Amino acid sequence: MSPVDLSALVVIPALNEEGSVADVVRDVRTVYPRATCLVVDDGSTDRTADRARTAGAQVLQLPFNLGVGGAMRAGFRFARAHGYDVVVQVDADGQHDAAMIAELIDGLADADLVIGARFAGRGDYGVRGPRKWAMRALSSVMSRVARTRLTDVTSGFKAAGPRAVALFADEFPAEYLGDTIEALVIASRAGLTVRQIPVEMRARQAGVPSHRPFKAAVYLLRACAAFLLAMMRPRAVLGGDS
Ligand SMILES: Nc1nc2c(ncn2[C@@H]2O[C@H](COP(=O)(O)OP(=O)(O)OP(=O)(O)O)[C@@H](O)[C@H]2O)c(=O)[nH]1
Ligand SMILES: [Mg+2]
Repeated sequence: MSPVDLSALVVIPALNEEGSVADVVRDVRTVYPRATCLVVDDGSTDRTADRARTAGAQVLQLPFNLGVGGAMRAGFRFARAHGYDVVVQVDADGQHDAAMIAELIDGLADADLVIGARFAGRGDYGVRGPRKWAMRALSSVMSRVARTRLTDVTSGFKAAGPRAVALFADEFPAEYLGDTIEALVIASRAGLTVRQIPVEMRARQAGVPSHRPFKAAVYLLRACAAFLLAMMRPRAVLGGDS
């Protein structure tokens, strides 16, 4: 099936993003009207769910906070239950340029998972200090695991094709950082193909970031632990239930 024939679900994990979620939903619906927008509101204490609904999204409200991985697993299950071929993950803070969604989906013509990557020659998004080194080290290790050059393995801007949707509906990891590193390890080890396309990343449009620079050292340690644990897990089998 060519990418233009695929039905797409745009999943937007959100925690307290009332200041930006409506604009994100409107942008997605404007540039990619054929997609359904699903905001997974993960125990927000503000008006995220209302704003998302008013802007035209479907909203899944989780009873308590599961983190981005748990929210995405719910999104993949929704996709499987409703027969969507493709899931595109987009942040609710406005950092991802919805205009790139079509390119991500086009990339699925020769991959199961397409990452919208910063530091790949487009845009001037930068991180500094330990977080930068952590991201570089992880990218180099993950490039080996995925057998392709990856520069941004912690990007949340991704498209998953039919085989990845089937795998992730059962296996998407809910642990901390599972939605990025562990998900890539699971996909690569299950034989799925991963590639990246360069994207520009914008500044967050409102709200509060979940990382802060002083947490960078902890982030590095946790990321390494997440990687090692992911490599120790048994391989996921596509179409199996182990
Ligand atoms: N479902 C869910 N979404 C979350 C949670 N924490 C953050 N998010 C969402 O995940 C997306 C990415 O989170 P951010 O805090 O922007 O993380 P980031 O983009 O890596 O960091 P910045 O560059 O500082 O913005 C945003 O849409 C958040 O609303 C959570 O616990 N559950
Ligand atoms: Mg962000």
